Amino acid sequence: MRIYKEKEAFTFCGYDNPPFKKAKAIIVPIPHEATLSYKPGTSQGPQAIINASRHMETYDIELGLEIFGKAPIHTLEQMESNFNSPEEMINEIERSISKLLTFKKFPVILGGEHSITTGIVRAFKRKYSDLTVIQLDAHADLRDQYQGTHYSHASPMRRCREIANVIQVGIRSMSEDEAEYINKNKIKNIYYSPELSIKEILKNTTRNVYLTIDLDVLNPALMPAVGTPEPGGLTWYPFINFIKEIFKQRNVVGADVVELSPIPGIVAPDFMAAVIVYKLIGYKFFGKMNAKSTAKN
Ligand SMILES: [Mn+2]
Repeated sequence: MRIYKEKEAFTFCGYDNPPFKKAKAIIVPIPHEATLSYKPGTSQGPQAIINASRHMETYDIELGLEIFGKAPIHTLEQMESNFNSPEEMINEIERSISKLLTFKKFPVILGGEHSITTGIVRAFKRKYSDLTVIQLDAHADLRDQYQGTHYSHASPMRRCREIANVIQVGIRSMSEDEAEYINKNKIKNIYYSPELSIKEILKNTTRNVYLTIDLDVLNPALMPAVGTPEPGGLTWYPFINFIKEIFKQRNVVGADVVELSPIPGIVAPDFMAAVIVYKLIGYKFFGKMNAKSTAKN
């Protein structure tokens, strides 16, 4: 049953939370916000996504089915933040996600700031040695350090590159230091917006893929509710078709959707984030058979 009356209901899609055991997908809210630089508010992201999801149609036209009914989604409680140090928080995230990965579920993590991805990817890399991380993001996130730490929202892809194959998509902003790091180390697999060649990207992608989606990869006209909105970026169909194709052609083992910073009174970005999360789950379990390929290149 859908819970409309109980305002505090904290489940994705707003249905009674299916038992963990029966669930195929797990929503992991990590509302961590500690190292932001511009517009704050990502700690409200997971709650806003879950609230918006309660008003979504759970039947999916594209896939031709009701995703929630066929692939039950269990929502975990929000993970508490540890503000002792950014590194401690990353370690805690790594431990929690590692534990979750002992179960055969598809986790979708809701941020929170992008720093959380470092801990998450460490856990996935332990389980999947051939892991490729595909990052959709306006920003390179390749700073070695920022605000005195290696574990801020400005560094997760630098940390991920130290342990896994990383492909960066939609990038349109970086610091001089990051550009130097890329040139000096001949870093490959960076696709600058608006370049989006799925064939080329798949050539360098191993079987197991982790997707990290910083919502600022989208055009800020569609997605203004982010910490640092950059002009340009992807529109809805190229974005969702790209993701669909990754699910069709590789084994996506988990994903995060981060950096939603809700704007009071404007619900479209929250709703869009909720639909993205729902689509990820739909493509994971039904995309290989049901979703038509629409990618052209
Ligand atoms: Mn980012």
